[in-house]
Amino acid sequence: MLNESHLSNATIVALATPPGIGSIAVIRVSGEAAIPILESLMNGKTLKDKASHTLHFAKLYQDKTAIDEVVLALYKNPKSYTGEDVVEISCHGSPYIQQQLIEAIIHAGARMALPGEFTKRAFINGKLDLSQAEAVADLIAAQTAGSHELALRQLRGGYSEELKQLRDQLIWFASLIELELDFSQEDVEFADRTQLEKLLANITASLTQLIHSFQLGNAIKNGVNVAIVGNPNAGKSTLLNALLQENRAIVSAIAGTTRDTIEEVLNINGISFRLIDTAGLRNTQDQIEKIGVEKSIQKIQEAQVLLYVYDVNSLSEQALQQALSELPSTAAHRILVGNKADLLAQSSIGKVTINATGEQCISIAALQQHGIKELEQLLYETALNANFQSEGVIVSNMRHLEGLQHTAEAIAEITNGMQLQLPGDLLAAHIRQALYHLGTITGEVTNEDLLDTIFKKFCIGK
Ligand SMILES: Nc1nc2c(ncn2[C@@H]2O[C@H](COP(=O)(O)OP(=O)(O)OP(=O)(O)O)[C@@H](O)[C@H]2O)c(=O)[nH]1
Ligand SMILES: [Mg+2]
Repeated sequence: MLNESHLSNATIVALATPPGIGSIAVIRVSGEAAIPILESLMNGKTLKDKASHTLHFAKLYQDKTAIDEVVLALYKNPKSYTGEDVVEISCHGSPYIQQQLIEAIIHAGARMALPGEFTKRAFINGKLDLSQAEAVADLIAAQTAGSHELALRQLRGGYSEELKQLRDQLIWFASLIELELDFSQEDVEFADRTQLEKLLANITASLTQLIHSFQLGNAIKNGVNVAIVGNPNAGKSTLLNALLQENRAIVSAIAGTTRDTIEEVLNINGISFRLIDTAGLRNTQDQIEKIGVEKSIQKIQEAQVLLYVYDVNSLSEQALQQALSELPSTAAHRILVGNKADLLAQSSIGKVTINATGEQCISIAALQQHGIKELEQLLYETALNANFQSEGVIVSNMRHLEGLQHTAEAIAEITNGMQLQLPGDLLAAHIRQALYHLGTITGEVTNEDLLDTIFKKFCIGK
C-alpha cells in the first residue's frame, strides 16, 4: 500500500498550541526516540518504565540549567495519535520557554515537524484514513458550529466505512472474474452476473447519494445562497431587514425601490446563509431598474434556495402560479413566502403548509417581524433535509467529489460492458479502474505528491 519512502524514523517536535503568550503551551514530541529524548532532559529521572496514558510532573533541564517545570503526558505506541511513542509537554506559556524547550529537544536528537507531519504519521500507521486526515484539517479550520459538526462526522469515519464496504464487494467480484480468466478454456462463470448487476446498482445508488450530499457539505462549509425574489413591493427588502434584525435595505411603498442586489450573511444554528435581496421582477422601461431585474435573474440561477415573496392580499392563487411559471428555471429549493398576512382577516402567521402543487409555503408579516423565527427554522431544515441529505453521510471535500465522480463513470462503464457482454478481461479492467478511484478517496491508492498536497495544508504541530 505505502512504500518505504513514506516512512521516516526521525523523532519530530512542534508546538501544538498557537504561538504567543498563553497560560500554558503544549509541545508535542513523536517518534522512536521521544521517550529517551525527554529522559535526557529530566536530570536522571526515567519515563520509559511508566505506564502509557499517564501524567508526570517533571523539571526539564538543558546542561543542568532548569528551563521549566512541566507536566508530561505519556502515550506509548501504538496507542497514541500518531501510532508512535508520543510525549506531550504542557509547559508555561511564554514564547521564551517554548523556544528553549523546543531547542533543547532538537539538541537532544529530534527535528522540527513539517506541517501536518503528526497527522501524516497517524495516516501511515493506519490510525486514520485519508478522508479522516483531511477532516482533521477541516476541524482545525472550522469557524461555525455547522462546519465543525461536518468535520467531526467525517473524522468519525463517516463515508470511509461506506466506501470501504463497496470497495470490498467490488474486489470480491474482480477476483472472481479474474479467476474465470485463468479457466478461460473451460468456459466457466464463477461470478454470478445477476449478482454483479445488483452490486453495481447498489454502488451506483450510494455514489449518487454521496455525490449529491456534496451540495449540503459545501453549503455548510461555504454558506447557502438564498435569493429573495418576487414582484415589486411584495416586501422582499422588509423581509431581508427582518431576518438581519437591522435596517439594511431601503423599504418604500414605491414599486421598484430595490435596484441593485444586496447581500448579507445570516448565521442560523451554525449554518451560514447568504441572503440576497433583489430587484422586483417586472417588465420596465427604466434603464437602471432593467439592469437590476437582469441581475435578479442571474441571482435566481445561482441560488440554492429561493424565497419567493408575494403579497397574500393582492395575488390570487392563479396569478401566483402564473408568476411562478415565469421564473427562470433553476434547481434551487423553492419556498413560497406569503407576506403581509397581517392584513388578512384570518391570518395563520408562522404556519408552514404544503400547497396543491406540493410546494412549501409559509405566511409571515415581515413588517411586524411575525413568522420570521419560523422562516429561519424552515431555512435551516431545508439546508439539512433537502433532497441532497444522505443519512448523515456528507461529502464536503472537492477531491473526494472528483474521486466519486470518476468512480461513478467507471461503474457506468462496467454496467455498460455487462450489457454488451464484454469478455471478462475487459470487465476486470473496468472494475480495477473503479477500485482505483475509490481507493484515492480513502487512501488505499496514494502517491507521494497527493500526500504532500494534502498534508501541506495543515499547520505545523498537527
Ligand atoms: N402591512 C404590511 N406591509 C408590509 C409588509 N412588508 C412590507 N410591507 C410594506 O410594503 C411596501 C414595500 O416593501 P419593500 O420591502 O420595499 O418591498 P420590496 O419587495 O423590496 O419592493 P421592491 O424593492 O420595490 O421590489 C413597504 O411600504 C412596506 O412597508 C407586511 O408584512 N405587512
Ligand atoms: Mg426592495
